[in-house]
Amino acid sequence: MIPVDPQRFLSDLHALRAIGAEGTGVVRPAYSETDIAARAWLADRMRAAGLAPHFDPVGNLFGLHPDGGGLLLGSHSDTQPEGGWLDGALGVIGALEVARASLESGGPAISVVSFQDEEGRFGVTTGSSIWAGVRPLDEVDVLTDAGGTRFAEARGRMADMADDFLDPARFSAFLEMHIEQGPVLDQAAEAIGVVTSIVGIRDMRITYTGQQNHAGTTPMHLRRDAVQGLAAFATALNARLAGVVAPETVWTIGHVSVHPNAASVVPGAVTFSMQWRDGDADRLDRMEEIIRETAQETAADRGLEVGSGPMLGLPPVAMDASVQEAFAGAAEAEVPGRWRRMPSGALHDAASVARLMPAGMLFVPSIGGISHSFDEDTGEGDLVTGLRVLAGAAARLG
Ligand code: HGY
Ligand code: MN
Ligand code: MN
Repeated sequence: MIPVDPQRFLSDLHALRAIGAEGTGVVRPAYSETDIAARAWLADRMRAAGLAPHFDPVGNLFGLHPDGGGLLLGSHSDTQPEGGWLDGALGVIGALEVARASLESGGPAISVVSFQDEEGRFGVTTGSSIWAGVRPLDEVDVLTDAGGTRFAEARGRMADMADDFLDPARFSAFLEMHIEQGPVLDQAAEAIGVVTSIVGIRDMRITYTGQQNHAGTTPMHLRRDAVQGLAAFATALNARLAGVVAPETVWTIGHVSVHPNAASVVPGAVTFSMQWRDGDADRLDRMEEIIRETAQETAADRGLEVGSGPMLGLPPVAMDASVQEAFAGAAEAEVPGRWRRMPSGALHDAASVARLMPAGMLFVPSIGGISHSFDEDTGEGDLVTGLRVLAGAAARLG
């Protein structure tokens, strides 16, 4: 039994919320001023808890138990451009409280981590996927974010804090507490989700290039309009994917940049993100074929050129059975009958870390299922229940 302190946990959670606060949400994109300030604050809290702070070359922040390893608990403290206050932060502060309480009470050795750029300013779960060897650092260093900033330059903003990569072998397992970010637990009035698997994800940028022209004098039949191409692509894609997708399959065009993005100019170019997710690797492959074919055909029909950037992704991954059982035992003890096993439609650092060590996750409910929005929230009672289940699972595994 690890004697966690709910008030101390909640007070740290709100202190982190204040760094980059915007209304009810937070703005802490990876390597931004607020992200780096939050990591510096976390390092201080780790030190105060008796955990040795350690930044690696890409900004992943570890808080090491005096033994140097043990169980690894954590998540991420960077956010989406308009982030909820709990996405990632909950798992980091929950980990800090469990590790601190365990150290104070002579419990199992527990270290803490806040991974960097889980939210993918530079691709999918950047910091943990580099640490896990999914993506070589020199390949990521040349990638740019939507604004054209290179990863090497962004991570260089933390160079003065950076130390070496840590050997994953020093840790025995990885446990991540996270908000569900979906409606299932909230609608079922259940308190805990024990995650069975995490969907696979693929993400690429596609560019259509047509002809920039005058919006008043260019007849419709003479136009090579890149935005019209995007619209036709999206419509054709929805029709073609219908034959291969399952009810839980998702695909999203979330970021669009139009050139020159002016009301009286026929758009000459458009670059957009194309992301898709599913629990089945073969279906992800089939969707990729359809996406590439449809992009080509739509371009040809409209006299557009089409280009695409590197495709980034992670395969679907099962959570470790023994970690799942530790969460299930702790959930049944804490909230008997008010928990379930469920897949994750959101991506998490646990998907990367599962390649290095046994990994598992627990969810707490999201009110209204809302996330990646300033409106994201969870009831305080559910936050504390999550903390107690995380502590219970760590005690079982430790
Ligand atoms: O997009 C995701 O699934 C994660 O929240 N970054
Ligand atoms: Mn997250
Ligand atoms: Mn997120």
